[in-house]
Amino acid sequence: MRVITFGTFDMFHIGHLQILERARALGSHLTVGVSSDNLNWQKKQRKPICPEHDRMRILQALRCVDEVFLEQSLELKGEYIQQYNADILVMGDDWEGRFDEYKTLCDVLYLPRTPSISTTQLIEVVRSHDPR
Ligand code: C2G
Repeated sequence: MRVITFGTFDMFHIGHLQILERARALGSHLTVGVSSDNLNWQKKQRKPICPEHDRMRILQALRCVDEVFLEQSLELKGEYIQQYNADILVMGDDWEGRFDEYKTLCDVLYLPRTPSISTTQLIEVVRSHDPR
């Protein structure tokens, strides 16, 4: 079974690792679509801290990831699912229901997010850190 997932994976953290490991365990091949810097701007009106080529390199280096590509547009998900021959689309449950339209192409699973960690929270912690 081939699994596909998507995300920005900015300031890579344990929540990212856990969803990738769980996604990979559902099959024998995991493809990751990494949101481009432009796409992240469209989604969140924020430039990622780590540029797209660095985020891709980190993901490529992981044992649980077999293949990485740059996700240029949310509208191309159906094309990506077909291009990478995915049997299962995995997303965190913050996206619950948002990709159900792709159930005609593959299974769509939403896995529970890891609690108490996010890129946004990490940025806030760093911002508010008082070095004294
Ligand atoms: N995630 C998680 N637990 C966390 C934080 C994130 O399981 N504590 C999951 C998210 O649910 C997502 C993946 O890690 O499935 C990547 O998270 P983000 O980088 O925040 O992804 P996002 O920018 O939401 O992009 O096309 C869909 C988008 O590209 C998803």
